[in-house]
Amino acid sequence: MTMTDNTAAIVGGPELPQERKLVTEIPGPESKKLMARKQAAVSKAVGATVPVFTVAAGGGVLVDADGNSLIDFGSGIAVTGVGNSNPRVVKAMAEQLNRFTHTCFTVTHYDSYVEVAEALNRLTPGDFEKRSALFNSGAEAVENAVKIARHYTGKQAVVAFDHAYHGRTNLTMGLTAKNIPYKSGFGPFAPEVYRAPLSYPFRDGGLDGVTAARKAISTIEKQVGAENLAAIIIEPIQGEGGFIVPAEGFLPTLVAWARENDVVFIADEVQTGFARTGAMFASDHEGIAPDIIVTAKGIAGGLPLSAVTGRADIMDHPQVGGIGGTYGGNPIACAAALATIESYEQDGLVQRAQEIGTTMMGRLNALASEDPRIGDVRGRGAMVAIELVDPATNEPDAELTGKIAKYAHEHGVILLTCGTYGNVIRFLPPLTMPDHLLDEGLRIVADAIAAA
Ligand code: PLZ
Repeated sequence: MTMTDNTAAIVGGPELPQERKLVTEIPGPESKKLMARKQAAVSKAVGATVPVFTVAAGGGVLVDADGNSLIDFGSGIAVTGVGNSNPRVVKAMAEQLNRFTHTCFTVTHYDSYVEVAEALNRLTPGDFEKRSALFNSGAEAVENAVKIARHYTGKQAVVAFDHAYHGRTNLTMGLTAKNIPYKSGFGPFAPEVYRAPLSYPFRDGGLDGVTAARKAISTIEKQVGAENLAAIIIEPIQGEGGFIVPAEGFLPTLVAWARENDVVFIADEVQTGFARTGAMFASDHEGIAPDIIVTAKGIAGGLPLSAVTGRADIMDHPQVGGIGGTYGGNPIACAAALATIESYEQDGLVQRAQEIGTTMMGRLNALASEDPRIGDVRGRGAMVAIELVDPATNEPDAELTGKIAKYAHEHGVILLTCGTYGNVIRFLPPLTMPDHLLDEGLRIVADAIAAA
């Protein structure tokens, strides 16, 4: 029996009952059966955070193969900001599906690709002329941003930061900081990648942003040299690395230095982009206008699509045919993106991310004031995290973090961890999550912390 035979009648989207409901233990018997099949068919290297199989999702819930309805605090890692099977997105995709599914944009063009580029050029920070190019994954877009920056500057070196995450392809693995699980055994990595220190207020003694940036710049000048440096790439809020919000002034100081030194400043907004942080892009909070912005995840309501958007002179620099790919900017994904962007703009989702953030920050700060194991509460908008520590030493407590996540999963909450030290719990609810589910999910997290 296949999943489709099993579940043909189930429809996802916001009409799904918005409730947490456990009808079996987690994972239930159906998920366990499917997991056994998975283990016999799928590479063991492909893991899972929560060992259940999904049959439907929408609003703020995900329904598993046993009929359990789980509160979704992950959004498929910050992807389904507009909610799973968002009706606008489903309708736009269905219309496109019935017209054509693929031409390869570099064989014959179609207007939805152009329209997505226009929307990105309009929405991203910076009131200069821009161009965009579309790809499939975040990693692929990061690779292309670096290619374009190298072509434009005629230089080769790239600087990434401590705790960075930029993807799993060869170049992006090299840019990524954390060894296990992302890099170990997968080298050699691409050359001309260098690493600079980050502003990490909770762990750098609260260094102010300008001083932290000067430290990074000194490292770059001493170990790389601006004359060799094509690009600096940084996530405005480090995602996989632990939801690290740099101190105020850090990013603007780096941007100013890059501009003075003919270095392309690339913001990787793959995780922070599209309303998530309570602004359309996290760069907006910092008042910076990156030369290039990389987007993916939240761009297309769950369809694989990514983009590189940047200054027209940089983006137009490579030779014609130098940038492309079979599927980049696929017409179904473009239709999804246009509907998704419409939803962010017309359904008040930037505002909703701020509201969700206020609720989460309030609850988590209250918990932290009573429990010294919560060393830090941080984030912006609906991108929030807690860092768990040994209160005596401030040392990261990954074991406690794992216990909290496990409790939440068993009690019907999809909860993700992150952080270089594995001691951060992150909250990334869909922006369509109703308040009662947000409250209930936070209550279960509080129970989980109390029980751990
Ligand atoms: N840049 C900032 O967060 C993807 C990784 C999931 P892709 N982060 C989730 C996993 O375990 O593989 C990410 C990101 C930032 C780039 C990427 C890469 O995006 O679409 O996964 O390639």
